[in-house]
Parts: sequence; structure tokens; C-alpha cells
Amino acid sequence: MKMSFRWYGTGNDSVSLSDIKQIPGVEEIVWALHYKQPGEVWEVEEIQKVKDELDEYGFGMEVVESVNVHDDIKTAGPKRDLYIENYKETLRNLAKFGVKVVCYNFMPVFDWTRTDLFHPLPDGSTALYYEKDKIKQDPKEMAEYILKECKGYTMPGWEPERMAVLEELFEKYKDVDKETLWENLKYFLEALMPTCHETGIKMAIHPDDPPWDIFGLPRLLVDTESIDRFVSMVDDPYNCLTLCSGSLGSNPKNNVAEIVRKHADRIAFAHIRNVKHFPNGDFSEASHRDCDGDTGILDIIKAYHDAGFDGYIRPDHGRHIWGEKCRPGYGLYDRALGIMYILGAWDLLDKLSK
Ligand code: DNO
Repeated sequence: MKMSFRWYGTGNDSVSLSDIKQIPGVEEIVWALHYKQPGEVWEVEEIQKVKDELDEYGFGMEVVESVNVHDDIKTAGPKRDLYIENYKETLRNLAKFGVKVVCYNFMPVFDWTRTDLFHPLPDGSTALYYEKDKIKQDPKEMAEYILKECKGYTMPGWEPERMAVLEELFEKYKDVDKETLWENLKYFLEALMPTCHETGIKMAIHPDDPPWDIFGLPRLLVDTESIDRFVSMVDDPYNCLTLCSGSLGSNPKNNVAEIVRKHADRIAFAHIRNVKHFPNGDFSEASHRDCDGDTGILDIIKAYHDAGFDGYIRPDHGRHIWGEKCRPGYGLYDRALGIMYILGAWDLLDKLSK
């Protein structure tokens, strides 16, 4: 496997490339042009700027997270084919820089959702938290709540520009039920596969987070059955998964290690995150240490190791520790600890298997 670290870019992240360079084992930076709107083409000159920065530190740029998918593609809106053509052009431009994996999601309207971005934990740190009762049925109310609670940070998909047109966005999805969303996803992927073969880029979908319907919007990739459906719906080695243990692991019924064993050949990118469940359905994000949560981190790492996984791995959200001021879930310290935990387990498995 190749260890990677997500970085939001100069001026857009409290973590610097020189900080990341000091974490043992990181080969790749998971990056994106965060200022780009869904549907826009990523131009060569823009990508070149990122490459120049990463080259200075000897980091690879093989994984992009994310090239976001325009709502017209998700809803079969009037400009879907135009935006698909733009997406293909972006893939061709990315391929010129050796990009191998593009992560994206097909969640309607929002990306991931939490009710508290800095929830205090008993050890004095804070973490992302989901309290069922705080999910407002009215998404507008929820957006206001999130904007108020999140100390100036936004969760992806909850940007003020999008919140300003929330009603319009909901209107677009009003006739999109789960089956229609599946069809639209299939249409998108079938259109992209020839470009993926031509460029050597794997499309790696991120599962829905949390893995259940919210605000009356359908969510597709939520459990083993839906993941089985996804991989067979477009049965192509370039149609892959970003297997996020924390997203799927938010539902205690999901056995993530089993999913890894079943679909290792279609996982291009692994997000490793631990989640602790409460009996009422609330959950808190936790440190990467296996016993701090319920996700089965060691089983998952073992499943990847047993499969000879040679894709990309990154620690996912960390807690906020040692007073660090950072994007929710994306600080330096706890993610660096996560890397050392994953590498510790991996190196031992390597040693034991020799
Ligand atoms: C959460 C992330 C997601 C992911 C997108 C992919 O921390 O893993 O926001 O980047 O869903 O498009």
C-alpha cells in the first residue's frame, strides 16, 4: 500500500507540507483544487502549480479527493452531458500529471453530515460527533445550526454559497428517488469508463456518510448489498471504491473488514477511521486505536494486508488534540498518530508473514 495524507493546499490548510514530510511513511499527498466548482474543467496550468509545490518535498500527487460531481449529473438535469464532457477533460488533464485515482461522491445536495464538529471527549480532546436528535428535519434549519456551531469552518457540501441556494438544490432532487439516483450514477460511470481506460485513472466513489437517508434525500452506498450492487452495476476494473471505514462503520451492522475482503480488488483508496457507537444511535469519531471505537480497525488493516492491497491508504478524520486549531477532523497531530498506528500494524504483519 501507499500511505497518503490529505492536504487542502497552501493558504487553505493549517498543516504545511513540511509538517507532513516529518510524518514517517507518507509518499502521496491527497489533493484537490478546492476553489473549483462542480462541473468546471481543471486546467493544466492550475494542476501544474500544485505539482511544483509537491515536487519541492518529493511528494506524489496520484490521488485527487475530490473532483466533485455537478448536481445536473446526479439529477439528470439539462446540462448533464456537458458536465460529463468537462469531467472527462479534467481526467485527461489530471492524467498528464500521473494521477491514478479520483475520489468523488454521489451524495445528493450535501457531502458528510455531523451535528457537532468539536464535541468534547473525556480525555480533553474534541472530535466530530453525530447526535441523532440534533438532526433537524428542515435542512435549512440544520444549515443555520451548523453554520452557527462550527466556529467559522464548513463541512464540504455545506458551503455558504450552496446553502444560499438550498431550496433550488432541493427542487432539483424532488423527483429523484433511490432508483433514479442509481440510474444516474450508472449513466455517469458508463460515460466515463472509456476515458478511464484511456487515461489509466480509476474512479473511486466515497460511500454515503452517514450511511442512511437524511432530510428525505436518498443515499446509495450504505452497506454490503449496495456496494455489491455498485461494483456489479458497472463491472469494470476502473470503477472502484474509496472504502471509508468510518462512513460505513457508522452503522454498527456493517462489517467493514468483510467488505474489504470481498472487494479488495476494487478498492483503489482506503480511508481508515474509527467510530464509537452509542446505544441510542449517536456516534462519535475516535482515535485510530482499535479499542477506542467499534469499527474493527485491526481487522480492517489485516484484511487489506491479507489481500496484498497495493492501493492508497490515508488516515481519515482525527480528533483535535493538544490545542490544535485546524479544520474539523483534519488536524496534523491525531492523523499523524493514526498513521503511526496503521504503519505499526502493517509493518508487524509484514514481518510476521516473512
Ligand atoms: C470526509 C471526506 C469526504 C470525501 C467526499 C468525497 O472527510 O472523506 O468529504 O472527501 O465525500 O467526494
